[in-house]
Amino acid sequence: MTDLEQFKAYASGKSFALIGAGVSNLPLVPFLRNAGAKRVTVRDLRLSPESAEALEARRGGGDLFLGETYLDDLNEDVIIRSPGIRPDKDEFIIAEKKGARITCETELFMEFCSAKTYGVTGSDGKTTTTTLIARMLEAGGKRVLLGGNIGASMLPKLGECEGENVCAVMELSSFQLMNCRFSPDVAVITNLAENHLDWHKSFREYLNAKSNILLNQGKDSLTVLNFDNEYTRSMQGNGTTRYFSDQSTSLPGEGSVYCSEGMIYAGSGGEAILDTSLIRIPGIHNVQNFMAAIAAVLEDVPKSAIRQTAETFTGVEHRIELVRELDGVKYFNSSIDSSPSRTTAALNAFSEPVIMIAGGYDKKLHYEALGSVICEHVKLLLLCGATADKIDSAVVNAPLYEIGKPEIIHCESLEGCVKMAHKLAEKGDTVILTPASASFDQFKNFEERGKAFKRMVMEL
Ligand code: UMA
Repeated sequence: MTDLEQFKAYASGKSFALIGAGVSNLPLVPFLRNAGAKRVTVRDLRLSPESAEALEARRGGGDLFLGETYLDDLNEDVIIRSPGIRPDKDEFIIAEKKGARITCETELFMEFCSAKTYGVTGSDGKTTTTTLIARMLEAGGKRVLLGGNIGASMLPKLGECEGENVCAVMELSSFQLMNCRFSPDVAVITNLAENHLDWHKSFREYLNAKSNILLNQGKDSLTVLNFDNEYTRSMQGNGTTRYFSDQSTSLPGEGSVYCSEGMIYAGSGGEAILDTSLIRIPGIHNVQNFMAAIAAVLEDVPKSAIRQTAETFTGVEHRIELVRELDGVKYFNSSIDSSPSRTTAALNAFSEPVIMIAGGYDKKLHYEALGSVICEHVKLLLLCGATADKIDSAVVNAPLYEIGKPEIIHCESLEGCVKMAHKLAEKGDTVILTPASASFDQFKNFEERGKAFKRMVMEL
């Protein structure tokens, strides 16, 4: 039986509730109907019956429950939550007690997919590492199914999993991994640091969710971990564990990957794999992302595929993306940087002090450590949004802070920051949007914020 046929056997005659009609769940409506589901309900707190998502769900064959009462009569057999909805909602716990299964679409995909699966999680670098793995595999002649937190649901791809050369590459968030009982064949954790503490009840809960990526791996699996990170260094997979490091050349485990004097080496014999000067995306954090990706695909592709990826990959949209050079000033969009650790990595990518635009929705994160990084790397700080005051006080209270270094200006909006940057920047300067905060106070998501920023920069 093919993967799809097995899924159909599972879905046939069952009722499914899709909680949240967003990017991850909407494509499941027609897929589940075609797979033989008895009933598919689409439930969403926010949507109105006239919204585009509601119309799409109805067209796909979904029964709608919208607004405040969206979780009433939750009696379906399988409840697929959108990643951003916690699995321990009261209504889910009651449904579970009555025999329902609470799951996420990526968990179902991993359960039924027989192709080799690669999953990437971590606090920073997930999307770049996921993309690098996919590019390296493609360059090595594989057919890659790419999705997960990167922005596409995986389950509807089950019908494409057959064939020798097919593999699935997924970015997995802590939201998707929470309570997840299936792990990918190759699991990568890029690094771990505080994030999403507005959603997770504690940092421990966040770490536990992340470690689910390796918990259910089999004996033949591969686990790739960052040796330079205090949390991932002490972790271990159930099969082969391989570490990567840019600080140590002697690592435990077979085939580990390290970087020394501009060369990435791998394997017990320390074979030279990639000269880091070939990597086109800036910053040591991107060398780390390359090492993680190399460790994941080492046995699956020739060295030439890794090299080709380094030479051709110029970055993912919204991640230190060069928008424009105007009057000798470079403008970078790094809207994805929605946490202090991410912004730290972005600032570390630049050797000269930059003009930084930051601030946004408050995810209740700590900014103290970022304050010092800003003092080291920023000459002018332009702030807007709910976290503006928190970032300001982290900077002025940092041990390295001297009055006016950096200069701090509060603006009303992102547009105000862009105009101020343009007014004050001089030839040779770098301006970067790296918010260290989520976007939800001013924009729908980080993509919308990044696109708005790019438009504002192009209009200067
Ligand atoms: N909703 C409810 N009840 C609630 C909360 C939300 O009904 O209590 C509804 C909302 O009204 C919305 C729907 O749920 O209509 C889904 O919204 P969503 O934005 O939470 O989910 P998706 O659109 O399905 O997007 C999700 C991921 N979003 C989150 O995890 C918050 C996307 O990651 C992911 O790309 C997509 O699935 C495909 O897998 C975004 C993200 O910010 C980019 N991820 C975090 C990150 O990377 O840091 C984890």
